[in-house]
Amino acid sequence: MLIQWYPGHMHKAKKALKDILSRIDIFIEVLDARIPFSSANPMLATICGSKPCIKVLNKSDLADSDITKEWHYFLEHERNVKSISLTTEDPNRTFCILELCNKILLRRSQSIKNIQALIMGIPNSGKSTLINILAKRDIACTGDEPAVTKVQQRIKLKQGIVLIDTPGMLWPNLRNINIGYRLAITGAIRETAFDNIEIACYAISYFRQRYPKLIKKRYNLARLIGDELEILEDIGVKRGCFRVGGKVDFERISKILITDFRSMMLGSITLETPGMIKNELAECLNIKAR
Ligand SMILES: Nc1nc2c(ncn2[C@@H]2O[C@H](COP(=O)(O)OP(=O)(O)OP(=O)(O)O)[C@@H](O)[C@H]2O)c(=O)[nH]1
Ligand SMILES: [Mg+2]
Repeated sequence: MLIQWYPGHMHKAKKALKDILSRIDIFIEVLDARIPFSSANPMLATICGSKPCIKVLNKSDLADSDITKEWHYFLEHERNVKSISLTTEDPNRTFCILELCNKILLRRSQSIKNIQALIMGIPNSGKSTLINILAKRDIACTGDEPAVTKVQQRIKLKQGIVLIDTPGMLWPNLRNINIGYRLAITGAIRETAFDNIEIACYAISYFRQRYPKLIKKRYNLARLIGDELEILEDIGVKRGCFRVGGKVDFERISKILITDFRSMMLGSITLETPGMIKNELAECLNIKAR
């Protein structure tokens, strides 16, 4: 699925980001732990240059903890990158990020006075929430929908670190269509920019492969029979989700499935593993070479 949602403030935010890059000491990319690859900025290495970057696997409470471990291992192979899992379930741990900033910059013999830390990431990954925890007050607007933050905001912490909150940004990833689907399932794209039934079917095709027990348990299904649309129909029947006339309301049951995933009613699920991504990237290269 190609992402067709680039609101005007996102273009402005990209320009505003370029304007301050030279003054940044450290980058903090807030990834969604359920989609550490799809939520990553493909231009990050170019943006950071030789400066250090901390990759936060945020919302780790929603992700599959075994796969989160695999992602840490994978991410720390990148140059100048450290990774850390965070969740609002354990706000005290969030403060480790300040220690990590100090440690990394001290190791580079850089002054740790007035560190400028840029917080970046896709919409809805939890950037502003993380800043509010660190600032110990609700200084940045947050909300459970993408594109809450529209302009940059600077927050000076007592510890001498200036955090720069930025609006969530997306990049066209034309080669790997899976990225758009995963961003839509997790809530990084406005609902009006995608088809709920298409997204629900994509989610079912993944869940039936990787988490069949969770989906069977949630919807009380003995077996997962037929194609994705048929399974969606079975779920609709089990949930009594009918339109006038007795047919399953596919739109409504799709929204229920997506909401169940986002609110963890299905369980802890990660939508991509490092192994899957390696295969997808190889496939994209093959298509390009053909
Ligand atoms: N379950 C869970 N939810 C979280 C976590 N962190 C943030 N959230 C929720 O995610 C939603 C988005 O959080 P924000 O901080 O507004 O996200 P943002 O990245 O600033 O979003 P934009 O400004 O739109 O780019 C809010 O409903 C938060 O409560 C987390 O660790 N776990
Ligand atoms: Mg925000």
